[in-house]
Amino acid sequence: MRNGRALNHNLSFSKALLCTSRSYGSKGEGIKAKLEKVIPQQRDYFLGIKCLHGTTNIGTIPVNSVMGGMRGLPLLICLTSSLHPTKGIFYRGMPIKEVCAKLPRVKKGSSEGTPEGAFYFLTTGCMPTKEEAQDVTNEWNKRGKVPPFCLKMLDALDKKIHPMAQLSAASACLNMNSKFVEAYTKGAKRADYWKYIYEDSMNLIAMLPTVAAIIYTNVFKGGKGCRELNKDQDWSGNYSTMLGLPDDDFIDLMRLYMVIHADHESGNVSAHASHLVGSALADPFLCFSASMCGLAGPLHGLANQEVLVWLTKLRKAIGDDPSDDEIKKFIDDTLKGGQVVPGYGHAVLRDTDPRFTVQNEFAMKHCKDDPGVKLVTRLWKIVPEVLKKLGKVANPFPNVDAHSGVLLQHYCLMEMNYYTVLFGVSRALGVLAQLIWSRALGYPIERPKSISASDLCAFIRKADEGKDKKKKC
Ligand code: HAX
Repeated sequence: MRNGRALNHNLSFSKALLCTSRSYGSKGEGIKAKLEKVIPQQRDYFLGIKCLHGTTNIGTIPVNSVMGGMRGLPLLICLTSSLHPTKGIFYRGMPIKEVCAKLPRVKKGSSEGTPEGAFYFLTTGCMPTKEEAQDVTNEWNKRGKVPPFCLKMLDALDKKIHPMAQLSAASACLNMNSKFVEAYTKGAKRADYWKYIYEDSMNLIAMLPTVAAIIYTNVFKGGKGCRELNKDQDWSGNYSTMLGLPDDDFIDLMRLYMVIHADHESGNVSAHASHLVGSALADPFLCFSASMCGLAGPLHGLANQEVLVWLTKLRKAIGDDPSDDEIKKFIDDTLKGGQVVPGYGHAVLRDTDPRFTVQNEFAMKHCKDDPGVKLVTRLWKIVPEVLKKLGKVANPFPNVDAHSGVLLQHYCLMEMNYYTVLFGVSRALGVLAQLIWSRALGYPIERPKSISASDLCAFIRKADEGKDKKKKC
């Protein structure tokens, strides 16, 4: 019965494809008018294909994976980090919480390990000593001067351009000084590529706090702010100071933030974008620029901005201390409006994101009475109850983005559409550590095979015919 229905569906599916691939609608119609007619029909057909044939294999790969964002296909190797649906995130095989606990505390009085140590750990697989982590700080302070052409470009950008677009543009323009491009042009050996990728990566990471702080001060503070690194400060200290927020606790929050947002295996959008672009031997500046374009999507890194926008609307609508029922109704209204609840759900994790938990622990230590922190902590219990009832959300629990914004606001970093830049500065550590290894191992250019819609249809028909034959036998 199922196969019979599937075959019928295949036949009408083929007809629909023929319609759209040749001519559809009346002559003289513009592109948009034609699309308006054909898209609803095609949506139905593709939905039908997923419902009826989702588990059919094309070769060894289920239709659901081909049509569903390549979910669950082990197609990438990542040395630096890994994700387990319920155990969470591991850097070099170590749970993120343990990484945070073990990273050396370099500055006196600091409660958090440094991102410098995390980068050392991600790239080498060895937990650094205090001295080794300090050496990375010194190295970044030496390399961190932003060249005048990049400063000029940043200052010339319209202040209305989103900070993430500015970050991506700044990184792309820095490729003018790429050591990899220079070496490649001179005919460097393939086995040596990683050395130049390493040099570019170190230079880019070193410059990022200054670049990111300039974007912040240009967009929100009338261009006024320090642009020089202080060699006595670490990476997070310099960044915080240049943002105009030199408070010791905020610097510690930045250290923690930069460590936990850094790496998330290779399949997430920002890491994969960098990996893909790098596979064509683009330099690290261009790879990071591409990575930031992906991070700027609301289903990925921009969710940290979206969470704050959503929380601000919630607080405006029902106040700082609403009842559980008021919160549930607000969530229902969000869902009825066709929106997702930002900060909840994940493509791989199936439990509360450990990066959420680590931030909540920091909040409980430093600012447990902050109204935003209290609200986020309450939502952690309430949102999953509501999302579970939808019956379709694979992971109803909070991800990293659900918490970060209220902590930033507690320390007076109020500008929500800057938040993803902080995420981006941190993500550089992971994607560039991955890039060094991609070139070291000589990974080839990435080129997945795409099939046409009629190929898909033919594959499904063949698979169904095969099943029918087996049954008859
Ligand atoms: N609110 C409402 N609906 C949600 C939801 C949420 N938070 N999370 C998932 N769903 C819905 C999906 O939209 C999908 O609905 P349709 O079938 O109608 O399209 C359904 O549940 C199944 O989706 P899923 O399998 O659970 O989730 P995906 O793997 O497809 O997507 C996302 C994972 C993170 C994109 C998704 O959970 C989401 O949109 N969350 C809200 C945005 C967000 O917080 N993004 C940040 C994620 C972490 C990250 O990358 N940080 O950078």
